[in-house]
Amino acid sequence: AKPHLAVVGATGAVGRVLLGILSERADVWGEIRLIASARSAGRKLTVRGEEVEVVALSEDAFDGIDVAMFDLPDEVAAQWVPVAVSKGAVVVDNSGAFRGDPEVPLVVPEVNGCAARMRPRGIIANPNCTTLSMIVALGALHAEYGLSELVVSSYQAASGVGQAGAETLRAQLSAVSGTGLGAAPGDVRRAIGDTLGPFPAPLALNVVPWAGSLQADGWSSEELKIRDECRKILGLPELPVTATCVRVPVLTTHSMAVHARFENEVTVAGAHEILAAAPGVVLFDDPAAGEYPTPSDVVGTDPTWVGRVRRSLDDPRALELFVCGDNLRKGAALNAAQIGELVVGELRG
Ligand code: 11C
Repeated sequence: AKPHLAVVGATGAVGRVLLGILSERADVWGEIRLIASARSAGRKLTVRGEEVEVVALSEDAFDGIDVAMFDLPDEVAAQWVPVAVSKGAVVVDNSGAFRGDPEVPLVVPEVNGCAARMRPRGIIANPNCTTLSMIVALGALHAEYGLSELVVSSYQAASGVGQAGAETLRAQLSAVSGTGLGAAPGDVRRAIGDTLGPFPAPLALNVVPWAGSLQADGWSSEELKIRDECRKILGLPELPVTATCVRVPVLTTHSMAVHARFENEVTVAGAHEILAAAPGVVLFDDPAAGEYPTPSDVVGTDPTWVGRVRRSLDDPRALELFVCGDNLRKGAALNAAQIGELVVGELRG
C-alpha cells in the first residue's frame, strides 16, 4: 500500500504550492490529508484533481499518517511536530524550530540526500527558502572545487514571509502606481500609511535591508540562518559565511549575488561545465545575448538558475554568480516533496 501523507499548514502560501507540486509529480502517496488551524478547517482545497476538506490540527488528525510535511510558524511547529512523530509519522518540517538540532538532518536531496536516513528524532528539516534558493548550485561547485568562503547578498521576494507578504506588496504597488511618488524623501512611506504589513519599511519602489528578527551585534536572523544552514548542509562547520539580506519588491523568487571562494583555482569554463551538468540547476549565462536569470522569468519554475558567472578579478580561487530560485517551490514546497519521496523510497525498501 502507498504511504499516507499529511500536509500541515495546507492553506498557507507554501502549503498551496505544495498541493500543486504533489498533483504534478509522480503519485507516490495513498491518502493526502490536509491539516490546518481550526480557523481553516472545513475549507476545501484541490489536490491531485480532487477536492479535499481541510481538518483541524489535533493529535487525532495524525492517525494512520506515515509522513507529515509541516509548514507552520516556528513555535507552533515546535509544539506539534513531536505530536506527529509520537503518532508514528516521519516529519519533514519547514520551520526553523529543528534545523539547528544535531539529531535532525537538514536535507537538500541534490546535495546531501543520504543525510535524510539518519533521523533519530523522526524529523527531517527543510532549509530556509533563502539558503535553498542557491545551495544546489553551490553544492555542485563545492563538490568539484571545495568551498572555503561564502559572501552573499540576497534580493528576497515578499512571499518569503508568507501570503501576508505578497498581499502587502500588491496593495502597496497599487497605492503608488501612476502617482509620481518616489521623488521626495518619505513620500512613499506617507502614501502607504499603515500598510507596512510584515515589513519594517515600505517595499513598493524601495529595497529594505532587513529580513527576520534582530539578533546579537546587528545581524538579522535570516543572515544567521544562511550561515548556519549552509555550514550544516555542506558539512563544513567552520565555513566563513557572511550574508546581507535585503527585501526587494518582487512577489516570488529570491535572488542572490554570491561571492564563493574555493580551495582550488577556478575557471569560468569549468564552472559552466559543472553547473550545466548539475541536476536541478539551469545555467543561463550569456550576457552578450542579454541572458541572465531574473525573478520574473524564473518564478513558477523548479530549478536553481545561475548566470553572471565570473572569476573574481583579484582572486583566481573565487567565483561571482547571480542565482535565482522560486522561494515557494525549490525554496520550500518542492524540496519538502523531494525529501518525502526519499522517505517513501526507504519505506518501500
Ligand atoms: C523570508 N526566508 O524570505 C524568509 C522566511 O526560516 O523558513 C522563511 C523563514 C524560515 O523572509
